[in-house]
Amino acid sequence: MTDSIDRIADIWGPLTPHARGTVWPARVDTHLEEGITPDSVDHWVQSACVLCSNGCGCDIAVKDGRMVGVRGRGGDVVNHGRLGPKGLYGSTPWASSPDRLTRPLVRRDGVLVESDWHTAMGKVVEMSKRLLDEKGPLSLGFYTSGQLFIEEYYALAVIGKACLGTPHMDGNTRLCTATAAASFKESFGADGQPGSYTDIEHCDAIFLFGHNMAETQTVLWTRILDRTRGPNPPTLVCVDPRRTRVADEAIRTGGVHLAAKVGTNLALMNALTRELFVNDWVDHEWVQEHTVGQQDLLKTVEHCTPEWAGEICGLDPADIRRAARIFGESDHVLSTVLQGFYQSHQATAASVAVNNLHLLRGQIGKVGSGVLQMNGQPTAQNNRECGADGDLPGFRNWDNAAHVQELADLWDVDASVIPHWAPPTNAMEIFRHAEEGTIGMLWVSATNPAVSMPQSARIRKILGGDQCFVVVQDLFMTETAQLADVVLPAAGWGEKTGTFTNVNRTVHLSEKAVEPPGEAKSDLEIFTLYAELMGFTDRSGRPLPSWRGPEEAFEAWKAATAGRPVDYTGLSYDKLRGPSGIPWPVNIRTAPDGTDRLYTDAVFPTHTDECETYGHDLLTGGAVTETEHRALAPAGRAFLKGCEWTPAHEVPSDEYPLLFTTGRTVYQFHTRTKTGRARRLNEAAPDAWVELSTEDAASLEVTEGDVVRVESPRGAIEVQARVGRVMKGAVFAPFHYGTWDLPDAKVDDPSRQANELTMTVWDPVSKQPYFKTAACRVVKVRDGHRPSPAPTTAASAPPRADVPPTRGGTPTSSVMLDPIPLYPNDPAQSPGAGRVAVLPEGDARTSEGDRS
Ligand SMILES: Nc1nc2c(c(=O)[nH]1)N[C@H]1C(S)=C(S)[C@@H](COP(=O)(O)OP(=O)(O)OC[C@H]3O[C@@H](n4cnc5c(=O)[nH]c(N)nc54)[C@H](O)[C@@H]3O)O[C@H]1N2
Ligand SMILES: Nc1nc2c(c(=O)[nH]1)N[C@H]1C(S)=C(S)[C@@H](COP(=O)(O)OP(=O)(O)OC[C@H]3O[C@@H](n4cnc5c(=O)[nH]c(N)nc54)[C@H](O)[C@@H]3O)O[C@H]1N2
Ligand code: SF4
Ligand SMILES: [Mo]
Repeated sequence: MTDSIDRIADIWGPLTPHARGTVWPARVDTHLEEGITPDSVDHWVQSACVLCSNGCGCDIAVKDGRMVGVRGRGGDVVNHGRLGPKGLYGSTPWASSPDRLTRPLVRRDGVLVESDWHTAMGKVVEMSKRLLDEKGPLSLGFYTSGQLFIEEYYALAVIGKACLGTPHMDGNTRLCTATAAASFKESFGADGQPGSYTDIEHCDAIFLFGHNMAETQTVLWTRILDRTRGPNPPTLVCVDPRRTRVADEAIRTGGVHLAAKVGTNLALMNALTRELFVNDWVDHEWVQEHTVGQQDLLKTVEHCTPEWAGEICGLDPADIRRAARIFGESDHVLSTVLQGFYQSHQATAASVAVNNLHLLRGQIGKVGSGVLQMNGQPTAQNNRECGADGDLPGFRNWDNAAHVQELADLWDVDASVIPHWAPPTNAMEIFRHAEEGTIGMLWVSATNPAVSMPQSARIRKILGGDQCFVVVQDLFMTETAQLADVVLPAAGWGEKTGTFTNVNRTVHLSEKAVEPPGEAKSDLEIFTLYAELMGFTDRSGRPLPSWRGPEEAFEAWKAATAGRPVDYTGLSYDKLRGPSGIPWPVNIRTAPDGTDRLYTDAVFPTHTDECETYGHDLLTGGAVTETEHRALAPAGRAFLKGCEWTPAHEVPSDEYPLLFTTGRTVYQFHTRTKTGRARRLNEAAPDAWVELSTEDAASLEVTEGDVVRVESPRGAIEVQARVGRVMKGAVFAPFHYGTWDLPDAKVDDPSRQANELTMTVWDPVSKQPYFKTAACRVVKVRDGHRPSPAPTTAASAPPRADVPPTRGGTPTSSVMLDPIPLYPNDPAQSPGAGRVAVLPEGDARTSEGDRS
């Protein structure tokens, strides 16, 4: 047992290195509020962390009706007991923050005033009915989240699709993981993570494409460190314009850090693809049998030599060759992809190119070889599954009449009500409609677009204008809520029950631990209350949705997944109360205990009648028709799809000579509504900054901590500079810092919000906005006289040693469990086998999935 670990200073906690093919040891991390001891906790309530997509299993400590801490669940497949700094320090303090929303608010004479549910919902219902009467369902829009529960998304999807019939529904998942979904659909026919976290235990190389996992999925990164620091470690390759801790580890393991210029991912990917062909690292037999499109792909990348890509990306061609060799000569490669690809130029094409590499090597659906097109938000996956992001529930194809009819039968409504006459409206278009007032009511739940959407000045104007009535449903008075016409107080995590699914399809139940404050209601209660007040019914006159409460909603959702790749039918709340979350598909007949890895039979859901989309041209976004899809006869084979590289929309010019890119830091979550209220986390990264390369800082005569003004054609920010580890020619800004915690006088000018600078441009296929490619200029404003507030512990670390190190977490404890009886029925894990238990190769489910 190790006590008193400062997990602000020690982000990943004590390591438990182990050899390839052995079980990841368990380590149970606990943090309790000061003054609380494990003995004084009243009770523990089962849940999983909602501060990123990793979905670490945890229990919530409750004392006197308050959430006072968390403890990792040692038996959970996802985290084997570990929690990261956000999970430990950020999970609970926000809940008892004195500034929680406790009553509905309505705007009266220009000011938001406290009200009651009857009045506030009355206004929402009245506006909905008026718009429906006057303009029809297309005048109503919904913008939701990646942070609600399955039950809540499904309720919203039914309301939007079966009751109202509006195609204008999307989530902030559009900003987050729309490209993950799009790349799966293009390559494999449907959404769904092929790989598994257990691949980490078996791989010999790991490629991280635009993914700063060390800061954004800290527990998953610990899992990788436990391999790279053990015997026979995997080699890492990192593609990132910053020298992140991932890049450090790539270099340490003898791999490569490819600091490709922002916006050039696809050029690099095309060169890597070409290398596989020219060195004959292709598994010809597998490709022949299980894919279509090889010849076209070869033609697309034929001219993409490492020299050609090196020129575009600013890379040494030898490094590109080295990275390609690692991919081509490793038997088991695991790849992860995230925002450096999804939010950067040619997002879908570059992410599909990662799938292509795996398909060409025949490395998919096999132990140790997998793709993790990552998610970011804890429940982004569920929004995509349930269809509150515009897709149809259950990965159904809106363009397939049979799929639409299945839903119409399930909901007992006429198929013509379900919007399927055109592709669903994406978030960027929804805001455009709201800007014009053609959407007359926009209902925003669990997201803060005033800070998180690109080009903030425009978004504030849309939300604050009279052309559109805005409803905001949140825990706090966010920058978005301040602009709303009606504000609805929501219950958050731990204050309601529901389920959600992490990156690798693992479903967790999160039980209610405490009462929500004041009159706050769960999002499920709010949505079903709306349905009731609107009087929605099915064709037989029964209320729609007919179910109430989370467990009934979950049962209804299960019915919507029957026969689809995303099969939940074998799950139940009771089953989820076991020691671990369970990865879907779960089917009583075929996979009663869940499925660790998809496509083990190399059969993909690409059949024309089964697939979620007929696909797109990756360059233009032009849709493939059903007839064209049938002619390709994929019938279970995966698609190899290529695309030419083109330059980004905005490239450096004389006026704006630098590349502007944005992202995250380890201690803050998004717009900080939770982490900004957790003292330890907030003190570790209390204010905004920008990162400059040492070379650019020198030529701008900027030193550590100086105040600089960063300007793009759309806006400007003034913040302190960290002279740091970003590549020359690029500027990096965290996007976490809005205005909610600033004194009034400082709110407008000068701004510190990164999205003042970003542009309204999105990927042609996934429609995900590009937060990572813009041009900017930097001017020094004044001397800083003190270091910038950027943390010293990770990618924003300064090269200078005289900046005080980031410290300050209160004690947490880590208990090593040895031996590790994760699954008592697995002989490899029986007591005594301990940490070096050898897992059987082959059927992956025997390593992690067997929990019978
Ligand atoms: N601490 C913390 N963790 C989080 C979150 C958080 O807010 N804070 N949010 C969660 C969510 S919702 C998400 S989506 C994930 C995001 O997780 P990540 O994708 O890992 O995070 P980002 O910082 O957005 O971007 C990753 C990296 O992309 C690099 N990058 C920028 N431009 C380019 C480019 O053009 N090409 C390439 N190859 N790389 C580029 C940046 O330098 C950055 O290091 O994190 C999740 N986890
Ligand atoms: N420049 C730039 N911009 C970005 C990104 C970037 O990398 N760069 N990343 C993008 C990405 S990947 C993401 S995911 C978005 C995130 O952007 P947002 O979704 O705007 O970020 P959050 O701060 O997580 O907002 C979630 C809101 O939901 C509230 N909330 C939490 N739980 C609940 C609940 O149970 N019910 C209700 N009703 N409300 C709840 C919180 O208080 C908070 O206000 O930002 C995007 N914007
Ligand atoms: S890795 Fe993500 S899910 Fe796990 S504890 Fe950290 S924030 Fe929570
Ligand atoms: Mo995200």
